[in-house]
Amino acid sequence: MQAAAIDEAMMRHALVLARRGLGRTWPNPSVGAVIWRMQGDQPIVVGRGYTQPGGRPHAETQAIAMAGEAAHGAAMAVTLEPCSHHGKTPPCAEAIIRSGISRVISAIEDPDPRVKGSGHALLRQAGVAVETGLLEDEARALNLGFIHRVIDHRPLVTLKLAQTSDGFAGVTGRQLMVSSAASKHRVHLARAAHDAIMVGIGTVLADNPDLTCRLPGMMQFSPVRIVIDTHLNTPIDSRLVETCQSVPTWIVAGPNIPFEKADALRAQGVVIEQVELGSDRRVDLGLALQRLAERGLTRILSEGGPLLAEGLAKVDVVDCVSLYTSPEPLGRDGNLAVLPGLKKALGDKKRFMVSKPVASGRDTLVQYKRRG
Ligand code: AOF
Ligand code: ZN
Repeated sequence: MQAAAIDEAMMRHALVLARRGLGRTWPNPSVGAVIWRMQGDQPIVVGRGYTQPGGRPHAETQAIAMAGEAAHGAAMAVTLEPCSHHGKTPPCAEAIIRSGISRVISAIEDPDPRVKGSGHALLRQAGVAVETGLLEDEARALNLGFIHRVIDHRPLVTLKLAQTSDGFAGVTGRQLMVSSAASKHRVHLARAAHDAIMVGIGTVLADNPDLTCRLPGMMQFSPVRIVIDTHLNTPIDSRLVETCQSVPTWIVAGPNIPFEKADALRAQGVVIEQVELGSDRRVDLGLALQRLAERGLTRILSEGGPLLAEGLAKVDVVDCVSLYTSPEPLGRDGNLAVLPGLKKALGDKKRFMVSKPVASGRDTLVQYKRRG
């Protein structure tokens, strides 16, 4: 195997490891690290690690612990610059130097102002060979939530939308089930890979949803549930409130809310974040996202409804969209799944890349990704 091909294979392996942590490492990024040695012309992996739930231990120290003595003189591929700061854990760069690893290939620089190049510098000063930029685009995509939190002070926002073949999300008071079993599986997997699921109060009142990950064996990966609820109308006996001891429920409300209701919700264990109203007299969504990032969230999946999606499009914070279309029409008038602002944004090829449609059971899935 050629040296460059080995490096790339190891970095791909590290990216796969990093993906395991998505949705579970906030406020930290999910990083992957692989340590290998050469035996003749064959690479032998001696250590693997990824950021652990809650964001620590970091990937590198996990991989070094697995490699033990074998790390000496070995190489490491890591999906994000090793940290150099004394945070809640000691710096990974120091752990790498101590382990005797002689070469590090690192995909991208850590945007955290406490690191930002100083991890690479520390390694180089100690005589470790450092190369950066391998599979940079893939690593950036994987860390995009963390990058948004640190640089733009908001989480990455992905919309999940479902529509009938004639473009409706349902009728008022009732969201129609337009997704096949395969689509539901995809959505539940997506839930597990996000830090939080967000809905508007309309969806809570219409559907009384659980918003948990219900794939067998994955219940513990249910993320935080967030309701955008300007006037604090979330019912005390809703599923989101009744189950908030096992899966956190946060409500983002406006400044003027009935304090008795707020006390009752807090007594159940609901977290209430109050933010100013926007010009439409609803919670200012830009401000709401900023507060959620301050609480550490990096990746949010918005699951409804169309009005919330439109509100997010209006403040230009939609990063990705998964649009599921069922084969059946609604066949009458209903609520449009994609409202004009979002439709215009998604139709702009300069702003969004569009995937080819893929089959998801009987549904069709199209994904949009913001450019740049
Ligand atoms: C790494 N490897 O696996 C992760 C890193 O509060 P602390 O001490 O855990 O530090 C958090 C910062 O560490 C975070 O903002 C980011 O810069 C970096 N995350 N770094 O070397 C990892 N998760
Ligand atoms: Zn670290």
